[in-house]
Amino acid sequence: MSRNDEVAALLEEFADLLEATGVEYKPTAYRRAAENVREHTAPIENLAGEGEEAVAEIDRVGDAIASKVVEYFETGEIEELAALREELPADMAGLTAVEGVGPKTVGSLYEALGVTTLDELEAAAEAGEIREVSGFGAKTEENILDNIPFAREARKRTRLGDARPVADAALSYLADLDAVESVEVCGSIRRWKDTIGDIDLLVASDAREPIVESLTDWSEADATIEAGTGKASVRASGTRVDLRIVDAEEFGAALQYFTGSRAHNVAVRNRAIDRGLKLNEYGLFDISDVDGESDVDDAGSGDAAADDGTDADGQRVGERVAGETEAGVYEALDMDPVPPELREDDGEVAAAAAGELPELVETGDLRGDLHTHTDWSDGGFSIAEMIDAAADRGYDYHVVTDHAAGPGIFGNTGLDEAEIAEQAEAVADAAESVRADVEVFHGIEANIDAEGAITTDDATLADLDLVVASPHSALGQDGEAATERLVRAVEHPHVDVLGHPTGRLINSRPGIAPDVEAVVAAAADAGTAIEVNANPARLDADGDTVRAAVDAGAPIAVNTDAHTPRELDNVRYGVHTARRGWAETGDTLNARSADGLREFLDG
Ligand code: DGT
Ligand code: CA
Ligand code: CA
Ligand code: ZN
Repeated sequence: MSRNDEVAALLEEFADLLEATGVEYKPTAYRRAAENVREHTAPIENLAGEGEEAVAEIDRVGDAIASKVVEYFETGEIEELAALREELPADMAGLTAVEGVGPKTVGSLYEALGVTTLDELEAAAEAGEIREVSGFGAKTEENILDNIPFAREARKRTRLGDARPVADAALSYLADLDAVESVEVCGSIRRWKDTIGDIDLLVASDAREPIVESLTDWSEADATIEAGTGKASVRASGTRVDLRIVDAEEFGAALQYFTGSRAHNVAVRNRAIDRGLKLNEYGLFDISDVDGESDVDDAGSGDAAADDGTDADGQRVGERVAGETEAGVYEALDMDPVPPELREDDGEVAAAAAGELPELVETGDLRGDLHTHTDWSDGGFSIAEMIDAAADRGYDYHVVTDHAAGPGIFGNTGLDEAEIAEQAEAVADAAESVRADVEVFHGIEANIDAEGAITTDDATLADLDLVVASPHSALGQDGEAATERLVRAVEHPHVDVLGHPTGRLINSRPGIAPDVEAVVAAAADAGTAIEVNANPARLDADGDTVRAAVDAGAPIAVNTDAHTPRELDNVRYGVHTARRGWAETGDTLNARSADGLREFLDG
């Protein structure tokens, strides 16, 4: 965690505690400041060293907050924050993980019932105590009780978007060490699952001890969980990081083994057994001349001593045929190397054996983003700044899709029909003034109401280049209603892209659960694309839905929903999610050229 992140987290905690104690406006100011501290390019500790004025130079950081930041670096704490923590000693993060429970609720329930933990919250709800608190009722109590299991489950796993930057930092730290020959991530993070149990790293080296020591000394490691000879585990940014160190000749086999999934590995191992070979984390061995080694492995033993290509005395069993590279392992099994995103035992082993793996979409294939915001709605940057940012990333085109007014869109954040017409001119003006190498389209993010109607006038929609339609309200409706809603939306003649189909927020809100097959079939018929929203809090559609869309023949669109230039870089999370759904370049609407996109929109 950088010190900017650390200070941002403190300011956010401050904001929650202020809000919980009933303070108005200030919490919003603290949250805005936190966001800007986090995004600021200069290290906050350097600014704090120069004094309050330097800290207050950061956008939206006022004198009061700047002085608290300086206080933190000078004394190691912020007195007012410490007092607030004592006043409200509750597990804020744990409690607010429950949908419908915000800092204010935490404050009220602590004051009335002394609730400080998720367990106490559950006990109070079960005992019917919450409905007795003023401002709460039976319905609220019931909702809290319903949402606790989801919150409890969610807190066990880290979102991909939170874990991946930690993994990247660890990778580059380890890659710089002299003793390291190769380093890779493995496990679920290499498969780009949307949530991660822990981060797995694999290093090839013949100097194990110094590498273990380097990991425990890593500046981002907050605590050491385990430091052995060939492995070590630390905690960084709240996530466990597991490191294994192997010999270079075993690196490929270990990478294959520790990437998983377990189910994929079982299928691959059985393929080895069929060929008189034995695959484990140490290599692929020819055991055709060895007795008693032909048991089909269907459980995955994970027991190294009995499964390492050696017998009880440590003698090699069989001859090594592969193991140095992962591709070599697959090739020796007469398979094409399987991209990690596909390794879920869902047809990929047969496809790789038949030479029929999909040609998965890559980040570099994308030509533009079809879902982005500006300061006309809730974005933080002007139309021109966002277009420039898209051009900087080498895109051929950029689509401006601010929020239309409607259900689920806060206050006057969304644009009404007159404002959309006004924005059309502003977009055209901005397109004139920015670089010529990016084509600009004017779109909108319209709202799908609970029944599936689009809440912006048809005539306005008809004038726009592109319409993304998304659900932003009624996200608790049942599956049947959700199916009808989304089918009707994708069939709307002006809708081009179904935005974040379920409205889920990973680890915080489950979203709607429509019949996916029905929705993608309707989308394929209507010629509407299914969005893979790349915001790492969403990753919506998920891999399974992408796979259904691809099978049904509905195009997908990998969009970032960016509200800042930097958020355009989230695109990789969307691309890898699309790859988990077997999406090829040809399935991807925004991998088409500007002409190809126009053809789709006009068709
Ligand atoms: P996660 O961390 O829960 O998101 O999921 P993974 O897939 O990263 O699982 P993890 O961290 O427990 O182990 C990493 C990979 O190592 C896993 O995908 C497959 C492999 N692996 C670990 N232990 C075993 C085992 O006992 N048997 C088999 N067959 N594979 C294992
Ligand atoms: Ca893992
Ligand atoms: Ca692990
Ligand atoms: Zn949206």
